[in-house]
Amino acid sequence: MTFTNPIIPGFHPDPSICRVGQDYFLVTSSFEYFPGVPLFHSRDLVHWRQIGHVLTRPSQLSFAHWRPSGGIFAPTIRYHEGTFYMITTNMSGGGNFYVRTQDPLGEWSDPVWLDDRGGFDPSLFFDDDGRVYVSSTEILHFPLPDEIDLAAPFWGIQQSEIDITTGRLLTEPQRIWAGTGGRSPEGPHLYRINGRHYLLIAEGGTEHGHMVTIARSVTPWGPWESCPHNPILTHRSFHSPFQALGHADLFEAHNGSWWLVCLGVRPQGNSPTAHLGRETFLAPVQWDDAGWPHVGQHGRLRVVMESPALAPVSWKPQPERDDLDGPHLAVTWNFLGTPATNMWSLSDRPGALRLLGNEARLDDGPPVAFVGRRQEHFACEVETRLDFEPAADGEEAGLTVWTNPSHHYDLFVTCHEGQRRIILRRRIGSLVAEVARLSIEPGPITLMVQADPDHYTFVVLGKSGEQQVLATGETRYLAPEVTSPFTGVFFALYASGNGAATTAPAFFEWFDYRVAAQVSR
Ligand code: 6LW
Repeated sequence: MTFTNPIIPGFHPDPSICRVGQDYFLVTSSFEYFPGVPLFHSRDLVHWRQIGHVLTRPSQLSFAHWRPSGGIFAPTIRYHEGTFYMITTNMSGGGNFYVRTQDPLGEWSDPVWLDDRGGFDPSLFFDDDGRVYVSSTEILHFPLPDEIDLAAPFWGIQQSEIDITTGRLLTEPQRIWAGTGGRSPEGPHLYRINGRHYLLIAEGGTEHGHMVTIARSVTPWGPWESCPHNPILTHRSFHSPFQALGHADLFEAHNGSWWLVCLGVRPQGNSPTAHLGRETFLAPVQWDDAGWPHVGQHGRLRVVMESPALAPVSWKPQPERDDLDGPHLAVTWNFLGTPATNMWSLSDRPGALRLLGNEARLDDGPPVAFVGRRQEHFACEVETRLDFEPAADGEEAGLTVWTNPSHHYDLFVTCHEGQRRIILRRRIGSLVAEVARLSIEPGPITLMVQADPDHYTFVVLGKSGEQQVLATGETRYLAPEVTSPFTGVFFALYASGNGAATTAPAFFEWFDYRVAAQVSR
């Protein structure tokens, strides 16, 4: 049996994984979105379902300094003696911390903050002798002083022994490995395999120079022997639909086979950009007689690869239509930062999601009334039924194709000189243009966005379902290469008073996400 990468499409970067028996749990970074750290489950490594988030309460995740591509950086998930641990960095307030739980489907604890010296990409390792280690990327204070010797390695990975009950560091952070000379050694994970300690890291930065390297030692502190065929995985200057492969986590499956998960992108178009962002990939690992790992085919991944020889366990596919009628929002929905309580409701009008706009515009970011889900397929359609009667000029509500406050395409209902209208607005950096307007009658309206690898097409459906195309927008201008580096495109429902508090609630009666037939991903 074969599988096709990515195993988790859409913006799901910096994957980390742990196994408990035949159950696999995987987390990814989530940056400025709330809830934070999506949590996935699988029993065959190919079919994954999102079972929730790890950070679901403001006491676990708040954004003192909210900014695009800020917030929650790379997480690590580990299981030890009945307890799951998730450790990560909040770059928008607080730094490194971990939470824990006995039941990943339940609530996770409040944060245990590390009294460390900063750094990011923290990872936990529970050694056989009961000692616990936290390794992370040492923060280098940029801009680097001129006199720095650029030939010397940028110091990279630091490590401390930690008291896992309190988070207290038992040893000062110690530099342990600088990698093989690539830029930005980061994303460390320490393992004990066949009696030796292995340190796996990412180098080259998260763009197309990304690579995975590994070293080993007889102690968790080194000295480190670098793998003779490093990098063990990279697609840098390699012609493939997959690029920027890196930031990996190694693990043994329940049938004894070895694998790693990593991030990667799928650039689209002539001058390629990857608007879906960094996705989660799976790769097979073979160990040679010298005790070194070999990933994929000579450190490269094919699009279609042999599946793990594990009994396939697939999950009920997500329904195309979300009726927004449940007591809770589906796990795929995210807010920008921690949402204000009155911003949304599923009970004001049972069977609809009510958003109440406020002064904030989309260009401002939080607290704009915004709830969105990731785009996970290059060819797909989203559609929503909106019932919104603006009470004043300038009030608006609708559907936005979004990457950050300065890069979004908005299809919305508003009021202008007392006239109810639909407008399509595109914002690309400092450029803002209303590219289409349509006068409309009172009453609910259906808005649709059709996506293909290069364009978004914005459509309004008439009373008998006839489609009126308003305009299109390029996908490339919403891609991380153009916008902010760490995230990807969201389809979101929103409401705004455009500078004034609004009184008119916006009711979204349902939301469809349909994968276009001809493209499975
Ligand atoms: C992550 C770092 C990185 O913390 O980018 O790709 C940062 N690697 O390891 C954000 O994803």
